[in-house]
Amino acid sequence: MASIANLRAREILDSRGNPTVEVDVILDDGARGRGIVPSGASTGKAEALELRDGDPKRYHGRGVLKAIENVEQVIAPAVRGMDANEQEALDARLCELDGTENKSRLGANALLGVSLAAARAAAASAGVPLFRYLGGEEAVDLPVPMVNIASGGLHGGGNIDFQDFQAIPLRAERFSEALHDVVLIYRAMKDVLKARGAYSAGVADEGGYAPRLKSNEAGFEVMVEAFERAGFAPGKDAAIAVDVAASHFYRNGRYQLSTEREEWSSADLVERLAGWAERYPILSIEDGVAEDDYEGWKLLTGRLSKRCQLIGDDVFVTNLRRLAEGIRDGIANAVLVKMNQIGTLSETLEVIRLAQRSGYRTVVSARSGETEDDSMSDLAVGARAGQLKVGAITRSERLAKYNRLLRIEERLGDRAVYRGAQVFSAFER
Ligand code: 2PG
Ligand code: MG
Repeated sequence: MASIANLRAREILDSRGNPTVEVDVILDDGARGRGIVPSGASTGKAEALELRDGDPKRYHGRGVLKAIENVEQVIAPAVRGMDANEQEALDARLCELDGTENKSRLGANALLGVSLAAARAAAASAGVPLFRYLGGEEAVDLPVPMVNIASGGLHGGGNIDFQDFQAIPLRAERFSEALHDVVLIYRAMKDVLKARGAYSAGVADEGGYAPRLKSNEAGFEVMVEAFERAGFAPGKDAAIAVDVAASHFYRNGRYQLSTEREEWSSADLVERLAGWAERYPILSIEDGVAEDDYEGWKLLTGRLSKRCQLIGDDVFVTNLRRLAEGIRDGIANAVLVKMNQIGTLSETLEVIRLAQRSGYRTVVSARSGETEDDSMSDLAVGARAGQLKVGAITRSERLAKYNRLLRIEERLGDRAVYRGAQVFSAFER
């Protein structure tokens, strides 16, 4: 028994300079754990609620003092004395205290801070790293990273519509080699963009370039050029993963492409994506259509699920019920996993397990607003998620996660497993 003695919460800042929740859990044996909550910009409508104060006098209304108060005044008295090892019971208690479907009373940020900090405290009390606490001795698989190289959409200041152009390293045999390879690709991209006159100084929200490109398709072109320039055979040594984040340019049942100055139907968008998947080495498409465009999702899945990983982010929002519906209706073939979309660690693990049982791939993901918290790396290993999406290889809130995986790889030594390109071997290329 590792019983919870006390909770502390405080307001700190995330990578965009926005306030966020940090929680410390202290156990009666003296062990401590800390959880810090990230924050999205291109959020799904059905995500659990991130409680913000709305007080215009502080941080433009984005303060989180109410969530802090909820941790210390409402949650702390109710969980004191509970066993931190009983994560499911603790998380169920948190959900019960909140009492709403979308965690709108206490805030998913308040709940997740406690949930994560408790897991860390329990791991510390047991003297094991978090990934082993979560996954036991079998947790030896390092995830394949999909790494942001260039950004658009809500992360790139409106340069192009599509949000995220990422590299999937395919020739690496270890996680550390994969990271090495994407660094080469990232560097090569700078030269490619400069040569095109598309480079702009500074980086986007996830540390990637925010290139000025003339079309969304040009995003795929520059990725291929960067692969080649870095010495990677496109499609063989490295492939493209795109987060279209289509919900964010979907209005009145149509896709409003501001770069192309065109308006596309779902069928138009799906056909374009299918065409690009023929011409470019695209292995993974996230949110290829909008969260509300369920028919579009069916169309997209029917058209491309044999060729590409199709990840549901906004449409599933790490929500068990929504994922179960999607699996029933045969939409997507993979799920993005973000702990703060649902608000507790146990519910996140349930989503991963359902996906795994159903043959859906899982990608543990950071948010565009991040912190030094690296627990998602342990989650990816502990739950054997297979893949990880964190952003670029610059900016320390991203590196916290990659570097944590390097340390886990070192710790596992010969026992470390890296499936690499095998993760995608089922797709027809
Ligand atoms: C996404 C995420 C991470 P945000 O859409 O997948 O890239 O963005 O955290 O802004 O929702
Ligand atoms: Mg997304």
